[in-house]
Amino acid sequence: MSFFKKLKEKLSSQTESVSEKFREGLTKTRDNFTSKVNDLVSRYRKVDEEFFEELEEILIQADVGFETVMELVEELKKEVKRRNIQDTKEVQAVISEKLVEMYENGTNDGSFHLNIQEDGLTVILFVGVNGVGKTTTIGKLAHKLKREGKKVLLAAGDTFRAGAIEQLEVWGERVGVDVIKQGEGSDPAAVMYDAIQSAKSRKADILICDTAGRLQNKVNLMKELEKVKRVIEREVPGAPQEVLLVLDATTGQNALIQAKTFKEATDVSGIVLTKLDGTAKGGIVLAIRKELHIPVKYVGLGEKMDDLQEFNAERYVYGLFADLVEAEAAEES
Ligand SMILES: Nc1nc2c(ncn2[C@@H]2O[C@H](COP(=O)(O)OP(=O)(O)O)[C@@H](O)[C@H]2O)c(=O)[nH]1
Ligand SMILES: [Mg+2]
Repeated sequence: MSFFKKLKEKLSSQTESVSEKFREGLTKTRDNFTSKVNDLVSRYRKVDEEFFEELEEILIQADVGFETVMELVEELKKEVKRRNIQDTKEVQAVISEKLVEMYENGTNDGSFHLNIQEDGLTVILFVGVNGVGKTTTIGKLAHKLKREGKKVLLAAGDTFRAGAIEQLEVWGERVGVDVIKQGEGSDPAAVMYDAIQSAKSRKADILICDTAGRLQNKVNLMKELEKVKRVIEREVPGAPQEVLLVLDATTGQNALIQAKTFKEATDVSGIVLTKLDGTAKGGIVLAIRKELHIPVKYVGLGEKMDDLQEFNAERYVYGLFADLVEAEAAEES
């Protein structure tokens, strides 16, 4: 069975709407990256060195990252040789297959699941620079977890601007969860302390903590995060169960630099890659995986409440090659 058919079968066991979200959210990348690959395949009939050189160029333009591209193309060359593939058309499926393989290499399938305690309080700390989508993602995640039947509480830890506290409150109202806050300018660690006491006395399952993200004051920001984390660790044994770093996909290689900075300062357990719908360079997902060794747990595929989706490589590759996958599936039936 072809890779595309297998992919379609695997994904059909999941809710159709999830695949559809990835297809929708990756439209810009698909229109850019995939259409260039299609064009390449139609221009070259034979798989030769020049074909691979152009492919490399396309992948680099999609923000896949230089090292990752080199490795990927090396793998492709080997596979093409091994299967004795002559026709460039067959290469598209091999590209998709290798993308999934490379992404999943060394990780288990479930690595996108959040570490949520069955009993007791789970604390999820959000970090990242201003404007990447922390507060929005917290709102979306609260909605998701609440729908799963969890009792959720939010902590307004971005005390730098009054607007940030209000923004979280708006999400709290929209989703129907309470927000623990103090005034603008108060100590974020004190807000966390309060929020944890409230979460305990209300027997909440999950506390999601927002934080500020002024990177222009890097040293202070990192100190502030350390302090917040210490309070959480002290008050709830084993917490925070997740430290999620939010990165904006539209910032490309800059997102990788931010990630390296945060990784040095705190133990990041997962990444939320937002605004994937807003970029034509969705290859950044692979660069993050390969260069940072931190799993992408969620992706933001739009601004609506249900536009936050659990990430996995198969869904992603489906989003990239949806037209080809569907065309093969239609051929079959
Ligand atoms: N298109 C799109 N916009 C998003 C996504 N996530 C967040 N945003 C937008 O990004 C902007 C900044 O988000 P915000 O949550 O305030 O970022 P914060 O400063 O990190 O808390 C807002 O206008 C959000 O609506 C996403 O996945 N897709
Ligand atoms: Mg915010």
